[in-house]
Amino acid sequence: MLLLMTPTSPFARKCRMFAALKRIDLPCVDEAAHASGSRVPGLNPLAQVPTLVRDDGSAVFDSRVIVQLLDLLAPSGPELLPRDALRRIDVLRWESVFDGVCDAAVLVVMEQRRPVEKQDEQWLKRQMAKVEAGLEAGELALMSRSGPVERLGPSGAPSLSERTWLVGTTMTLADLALVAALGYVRLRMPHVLSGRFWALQALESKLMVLPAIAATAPPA
Ligand SMILES: N[C@@H](CCC(=O)N[C@@H](CS)C(=O)NCC(=O)O)C(=O)O
Repeated sequence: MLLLMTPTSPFARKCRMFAALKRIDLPCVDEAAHASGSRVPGLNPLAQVPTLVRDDGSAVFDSRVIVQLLDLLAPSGPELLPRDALRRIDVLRWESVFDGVCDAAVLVVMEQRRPVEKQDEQWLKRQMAKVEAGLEAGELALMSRSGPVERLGPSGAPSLSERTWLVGTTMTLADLALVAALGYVRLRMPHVLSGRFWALQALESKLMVLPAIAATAPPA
């Protein structure tokens, strides 16, 4: 099994974090869809990363499907996709929200690469509103679960208790999708996070102590 990805793709990062936490050996190759000689367009009609190549040569995409496959391959380990059906739906709903944040952020980045006079200001605003609204929804949900803010350490950085997660009392795919989205937003549009979304960033900090999460952070 092989994951064709780019180091900055939040969708690929979600899959890489999931695999690492499930202790699945998932070799990754930096192979953007548009790179010369890339195998991605031949494997995935949407020509996007991540694309997972199975040992029999067949391809699995998109990231949400890849995660489902990884979960089937490793039913033990942390329950990142809850077995309980309603809790699972809740987790998948958050995955949709944060993947949607990434979709909108990627579109903004693409549009901003066009000459300024060709950029559609209204359309950019609509995409940015999705980024903001998705993060805001996560922030509100997390704040309602977190109780009083604790301010710890010399930096005074907020922290969340061990049991505070987006869904339930343990880490799930919802939290991984959040970390992937937050990392991408910080990379491409850091002003969005400046002085805001403390709860989301506290959750991210809690996860960044895990090598599986820190090792997949997008390169600066
Ligand atoms: N829904 C897809 C989105 C994947 C996606 O947008 N990938 C971007 C990189 S972050 C890509 O490959 N873009 C190239 C293109 O769309 O042509 C998923 O979850 O895997």
